[in-house]
Amino acid sequence: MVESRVILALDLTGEDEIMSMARDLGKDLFAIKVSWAQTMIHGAGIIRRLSEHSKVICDFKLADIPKTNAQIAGIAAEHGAWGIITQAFAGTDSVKAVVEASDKLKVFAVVSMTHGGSSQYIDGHIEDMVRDSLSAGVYGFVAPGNKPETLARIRSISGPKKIISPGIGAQGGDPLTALRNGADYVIVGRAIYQSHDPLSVLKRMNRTVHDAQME
Ligand code: NUP
Repeated sequence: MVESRVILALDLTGEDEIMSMARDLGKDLFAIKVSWAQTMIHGAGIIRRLSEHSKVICDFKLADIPKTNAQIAGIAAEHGAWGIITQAFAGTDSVKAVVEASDKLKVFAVVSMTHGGSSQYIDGHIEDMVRDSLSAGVYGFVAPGNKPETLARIRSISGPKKIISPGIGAQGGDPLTALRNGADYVIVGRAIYQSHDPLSVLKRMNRTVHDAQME
């Protein structure tokens, strides 16, 4: 089976709906992304339970001092997370602390975001944040899948690092455009979990991406 390029943003809150979505979709996904909401409600144990169905990326957007960032990243790793998302804007030392917290964790740094507010402060520093995150040793970047030009710019300065891109579906982006502009994986939430038939939507997306790669 060809590896999926889709990461499910599992932004639901009820344990049963979270776990049944993971059970039904897990093997057709690249990974599942959880945020603070799921871990606040269900505890860090939800990471381990989800990891039985898929790799799990913790979207914690860490932006604290190095010690606190490292503490949170360590807890995520202990509970079986495959990856973690950190903000780049808190500085190289804060990003480095996440990278050094565990050699088991793939660290993705946010260098631009999908919403309008990203242009207020963050987008003015994309190049610096990419360069400094690279020097901190990140595995990859989070870059907006609904802003192809920004994404392509980030791709051009990221070398071979993996890029994961949200903003697909509900926020206007589409998977093929994101992949063609440099994303390695697309992050999709509402367009899948709010649909009437999440598994069919996911499988269709996997097929579309696969067929496009074959072109
Ligand atoms: O810039 C970002 N935009 C964004 O939407 C960075 C993110 N991590 N996300 C997350 O991606 C957001 O928190 C949500 O979990 C997911 C997008 O969900 P949806 O718009 O596909 O429902």
